[in-house]
Amino acid sequence: MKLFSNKISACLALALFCISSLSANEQIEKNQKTFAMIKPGAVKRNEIGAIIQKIESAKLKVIGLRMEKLSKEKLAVFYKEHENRPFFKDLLEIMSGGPVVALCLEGENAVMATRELVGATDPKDAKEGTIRKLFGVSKSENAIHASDSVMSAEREIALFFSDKDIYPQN
Ligand code: 3AN
Repeated sequence: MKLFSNKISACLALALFCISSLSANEQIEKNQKTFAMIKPGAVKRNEIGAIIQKIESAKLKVIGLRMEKLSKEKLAVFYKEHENRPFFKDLLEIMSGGPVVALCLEGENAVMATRELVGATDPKDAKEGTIRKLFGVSKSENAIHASDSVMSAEREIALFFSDKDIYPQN
């Protein structure tokens, strides 16, 4: 009998754990902020407006925007997690080759929503309709960067914007 009630308790605990992690995953964060950056190649090809139109059509609000030609030093900080990757040197070369457009975006689950809109790293693998499918040229020239987590978003926004340069809607 004791063994039986222990099993029931274990099942209940497991069920509670599953329900709580499910609701955590499905949580909606209404005014989440994220960071995106239109890369030099897309800026050169006159695609700033078309890319921002895709972003705005996806119900993401531009709450910060600035153009900057990035130094390799700043890019090394920005892409620190990739410093040991074989493509790091080329990445810095390409990203410092012309101005970028830095964007602070706000919206419902903005980090994930923007990543989905941006698409896979390699434009060949990106889904139809995504920004990288439409405007990317190659893995290294893939038109746009978007933060991959809330933590990265906070770090990347702070590298480009001070509080006074951001205009949250709520
Ligand atoms: P994503 O931007 O899709 O999150 P990451 O974070 O793995 O991709 O890589 C950062 C950037 O480095 C990419 N946006 C792309 O420009 C470049 N990159 C990633 N992988 C490669 C690769 N294998 N060859 C060349 N460039 C790459």
